[in-house]
Amino acid sequence: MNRRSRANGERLAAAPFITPQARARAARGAAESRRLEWAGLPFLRSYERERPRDRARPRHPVARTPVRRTAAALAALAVSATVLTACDSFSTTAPTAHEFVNELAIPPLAPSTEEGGVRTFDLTAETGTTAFPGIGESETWGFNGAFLGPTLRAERGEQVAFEIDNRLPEATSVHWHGMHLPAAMDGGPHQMIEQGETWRPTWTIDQPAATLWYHPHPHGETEKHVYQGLAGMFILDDDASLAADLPSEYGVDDLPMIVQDKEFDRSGRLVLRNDGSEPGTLGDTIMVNGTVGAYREVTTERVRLRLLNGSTARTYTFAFDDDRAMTMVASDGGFLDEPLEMQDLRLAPGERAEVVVEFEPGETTRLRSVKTNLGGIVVPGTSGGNDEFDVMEFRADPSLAPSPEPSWPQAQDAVADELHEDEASVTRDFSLNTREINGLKMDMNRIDEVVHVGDTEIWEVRSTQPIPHSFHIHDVQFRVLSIDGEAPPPELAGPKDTIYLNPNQTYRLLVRFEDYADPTMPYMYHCHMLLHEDEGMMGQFVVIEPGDEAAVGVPPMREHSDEEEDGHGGHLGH
Ligand SMILES: [Cu+2]
Repeated sequence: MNRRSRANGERLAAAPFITPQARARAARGAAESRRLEWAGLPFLRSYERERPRDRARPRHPVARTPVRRTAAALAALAVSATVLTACDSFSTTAPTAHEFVNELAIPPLAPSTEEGGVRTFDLTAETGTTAFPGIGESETWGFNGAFLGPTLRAERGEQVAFEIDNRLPEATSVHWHGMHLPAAMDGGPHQMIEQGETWRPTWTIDQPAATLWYHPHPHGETEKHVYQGLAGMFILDDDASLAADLPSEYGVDDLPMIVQDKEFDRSGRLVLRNDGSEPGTLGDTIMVNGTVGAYREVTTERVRLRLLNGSTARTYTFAFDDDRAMTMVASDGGFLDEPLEMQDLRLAPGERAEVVVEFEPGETTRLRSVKTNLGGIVVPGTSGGNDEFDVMEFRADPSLAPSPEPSWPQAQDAVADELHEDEASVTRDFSLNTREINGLKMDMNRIDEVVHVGDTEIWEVRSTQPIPHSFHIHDVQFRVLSIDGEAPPPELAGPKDTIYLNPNQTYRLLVRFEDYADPTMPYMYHCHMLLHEDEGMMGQFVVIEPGDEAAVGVPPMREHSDEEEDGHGGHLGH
């Protein structure tokens, strides 16, 4: 069976919608912007925008409140492509410069107990107050603390179990981004944890060593929950990673780096702007592990950085201020085939990379984000594409302990893990535009794709809209076969679960659905720009035993105890 559903593929490319606030920012902006001709309106159309967060409860089939965005809202910033290419430093989203005077926070490793071969972790999603030095104090959310969460760590073959308490003022969920696991344990929008309740997922780690992460995934509310601080790293080990010649002492020469951009009001409170700018909130304050203006002392010749773009919308291009090479060793789902020397590395929200960086005794250098090629989007200056800024500083000690040259053995399971294009039996097409995938917005009550367990498939994914989108598939790590018919660049050739989509290019992804058939519990695929995901750019697939088609369905919706409460759930900063 070779099923194709090339739906609505080439519908007209919608313009970005840009709000009065963003327009005002632009008007305040650099003299550069005056060179723009605020004229040509190539994208005149009205745009119906559904905002789940404005609905009473996003998980229920209630009346929808579309917001009509008219051409007038687009007019002010709609600029011709020719003018834009001539104006490559224009930005309305530039981060503020900070002094690097605060020591980088390292999320603690989460304690766990082991009993009967099961490693159990306790997580509590809670509210708290975080002091951001030089900015102020803000209400924030975190796991086992006020902001972000501890780093979870487990080894391939171990069974992990969690006790997750929700002490937030509203329901949430905890999704294990990048993890291969049963759909019922995935922590997507069907596994909500009500206020005051406990969720106890468990599964056996069965995938290569990798830097994964965890974050909430409540439908329509993911941007807010992640932005307020609910995110943490999940490091997996295996025989290859444990035997590797790589910096591996957590918090010493092996550093988690959760990079995020935030915005604060005058009194220092975290604010999620939600003004409708594309591709979502682009904050002017950069933090790593919650530290603004972070520095880190280096004590070894090489340091491994586990970079996670934990931002809701901003795509970074990481590079060092002196253009030194980074050795990339792993992408989202684990090791590359071999070490890869790079000078810059683009990471979209949700993507990870492990890089090893060399230092000379006594030197100081900064990790930056440089101008980001967003792949021919309209108005990169309002999407963060033109921003260049320092992320954090590294200060090397006068003498550095030796570190080995990066290398790693092949894992025992490497051959079994390998994906084979010639085994692909199904090709599916996914076209992303506005807030839809294949012409449809997310519906919790609709299964979009039915996959047979054991099958290898090719997913052909394409954004047909010149604004930033990406694609994330739950449960699996895929391989990029080609991008517009060309072999992927080496940094995209390793195991991946999230990929930025240059507009109007076709990404052929090779993916295998090895186990965990469950006809009534879907996994998600979606854009990982969290605003887009919240507003419906998501679909659901189930993995079933062949012949089990008649059993396919969605889990029954649960009633919510806070049904009658304020549907906004209390946005921060208001
Ligand atoms: Cu998107």
